[in-house]
Amino acid sequence: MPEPISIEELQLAVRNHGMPLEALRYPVTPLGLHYLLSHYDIPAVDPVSWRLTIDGLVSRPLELTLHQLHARAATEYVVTMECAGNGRARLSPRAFSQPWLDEAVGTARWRGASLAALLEEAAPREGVVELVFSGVDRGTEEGVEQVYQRSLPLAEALRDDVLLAYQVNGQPLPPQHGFPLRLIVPGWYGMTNVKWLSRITAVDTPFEGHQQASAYRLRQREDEEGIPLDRMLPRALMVPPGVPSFPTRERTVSAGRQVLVGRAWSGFAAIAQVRVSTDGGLTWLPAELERDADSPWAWTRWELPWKARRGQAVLLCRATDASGNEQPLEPRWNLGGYANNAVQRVPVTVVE
Ligand SMILES: Nc1nc2c(c(=O)[nH]1)N[C@H]1C(S)=C(S)[C@@H](COP(=O)(O)O)O[C@H]1N2
Ligand SMILES: [Mo]
Repeated sequence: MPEPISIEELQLAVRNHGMPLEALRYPVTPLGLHYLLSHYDIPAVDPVSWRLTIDGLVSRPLELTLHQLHARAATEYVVTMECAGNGRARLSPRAFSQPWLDEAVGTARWRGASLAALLEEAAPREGVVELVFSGVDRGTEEGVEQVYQRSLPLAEALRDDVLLAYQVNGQPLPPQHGFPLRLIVPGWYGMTNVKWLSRITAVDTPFEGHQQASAYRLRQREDEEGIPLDRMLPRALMVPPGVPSFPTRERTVSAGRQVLVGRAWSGFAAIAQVRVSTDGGLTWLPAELERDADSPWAWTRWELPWKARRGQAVLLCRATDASGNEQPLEPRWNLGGYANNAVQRVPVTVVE
């Protein structure tokens, strides 16, 4: 039995919500259904006085208004984003943080200015290794007062699909998703995508801020340096079939022909295969995949027909990407509760 959820974890869980899994039916997640994670409070940002500053080791420091950013060439990508802590609540012992189960994910159409084009203008000097992205949101974490900050290696920042986004699903960013501007790095876990962005600083030594050096690392022990998290490991999820009961969410499915449907993604490579088991993992069948060639960073739809027979069944789905990364059947424990991409298990009762 995992330890009970504390009131502090519940406090985080009600502020930062997941995507209800039935929303896997939408290729682009309707905005209010996209997951949400903010470490501190949603800041109030006045779009008129707000500026984006690009400084540090650059030849031409820039200070841009929102209007100036809007006036630049815009690009758009459909991007699946997942929190690095997704699956944390299934680890035991569990790290004290947002207690996600499987649903810290969403897919959105982000529109904005190319970061590479702005960097070309600012011209990072010889010796720059990283860019530090700073949000305006402020708080204390493990005793350290800070604004939310994360860095990105220069080569990654220069990818032509990295965006400074001011629109999502055709609307200005809503307050909770980073108004007026956020970073979008397709393929990387959520923490990379700094919201309420106000400063980009070019540096010649690796950034040692809290979110980089202390958080978001795979560690077995406190005294380890750990491995920094970057790209999303593969994961497949299914729309839980049938109907739930309230409040247990135990599910009942009608016997006969069903179609299991879900989506799968990986930050490393395209999804190569999704296998589905309807007998608790004894036997597996490959699902049919439906890729969207125009959206390489969006999740891939999968489906599999299932002839449901009366009784108990445990449904599982398991993704493999084209780089050969496959989801594990059992969670891999780490101190921070990160990157637990163990397969989803959906128990159901099949009735006539
Ligand atoms: N400024 C700022 N950016 C942030 C965060 C934050 O707390 N502050 N949370 C990060 C984390 S941990 C995740 S998972 C994603 C969540 O993005 P969303 O809330 O738009 O889904 O934003 C990232 N960007
Ligand atoms: Mo996250």
